[in-house]
Amino acid sequence: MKILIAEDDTTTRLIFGATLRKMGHTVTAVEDGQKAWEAWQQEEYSLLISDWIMPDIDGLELCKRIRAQPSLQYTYIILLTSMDGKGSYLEGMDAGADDFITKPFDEEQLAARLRVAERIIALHRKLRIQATRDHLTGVWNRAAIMDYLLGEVERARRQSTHIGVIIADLDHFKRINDTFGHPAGDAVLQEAARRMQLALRPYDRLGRYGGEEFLFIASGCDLSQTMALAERIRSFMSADPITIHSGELPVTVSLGAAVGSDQVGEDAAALIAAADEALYRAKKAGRNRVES
Ligand code: GH3
Ligand code: MG
Ligand code: MG
Ligand code: MG
Ligand code: MG
Repeated sequence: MKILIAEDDTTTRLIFGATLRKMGHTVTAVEDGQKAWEAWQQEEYSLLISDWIMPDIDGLELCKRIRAQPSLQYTYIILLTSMDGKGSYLEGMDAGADDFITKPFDEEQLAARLRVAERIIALHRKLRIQATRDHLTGVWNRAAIMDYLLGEVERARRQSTHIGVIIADLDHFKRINDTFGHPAGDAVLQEAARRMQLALRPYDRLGRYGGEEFLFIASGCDLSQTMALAERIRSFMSADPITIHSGELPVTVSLGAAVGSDQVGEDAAALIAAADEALYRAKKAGRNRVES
């Protein structure tokens, strides 16, 4: 696990760090709550082990801040305390801690508590994947890609950059279902999504917007860059026929592109609508093409 330790006592911090590294974990150890808060905002940690009493930002405050921040990955928090008693335990739980370890710690007990943490973290990861991925194709599902779009539109506005949006719709897909059956249609969707992913650059995102419709978010891209991406997707799709059980099937896609910028001041809904209108024009103009 990737673990963050916040502990102002040097000896305890070193012992914890060494023990956890020996167990095979990747450890970042800092000496106060402020540094821990900064580290947590910079990177994703599955587990935070934090001392309770530290100068400035203490363990409780750190818990509260982390829990108040929307983040995709759940950080499991273990509070270190030499205090005991009902009051502090309840206070820690209410602040968002998942577990407690009293100092000086017992190594076997620490290992057991970490196994519990790993179980919860793995479960959370599994649920997160199920909630954000499209089951058939493995790309982001509609809710996740729309969430991402809202965030990116906001970011483009703040940073005065462009954002490109592309809607891609497979051509005459109904015929594939009608001729070869629904399972063959599913296989074509899977292969289509795989090819689309190959056409992306690392900072582009792809989601399944509807049945045979896909949505691409190209952050920072102006119209010509967005059109270039759309054209690459189009050509990746039509380059080779898709193999299904009964043979080779030529599959094409039509794409509509739209770009928003600070100056234009477009919101997510307007961008989608513009891309959708462009897609409609691409279909009308004969399919297997890109319009903006
Ligand atoms: P156009 O070129 O105008 O887009 O024609 P089209 O046939 O692709 O469009 P239409 O909207 O008429 O049909 C889309 C079809 O996609 C209808 C629907 O049954 C099918 N479909 C939607 N989701 C799935 C899926 O998950 N699996 C399969 N196999 N088919 C799906
Ligand atoms: Mg302390
Ligand atoms: Mg469609
Ligand atoms: Mg279609
Ligand atoms: Mg249609």
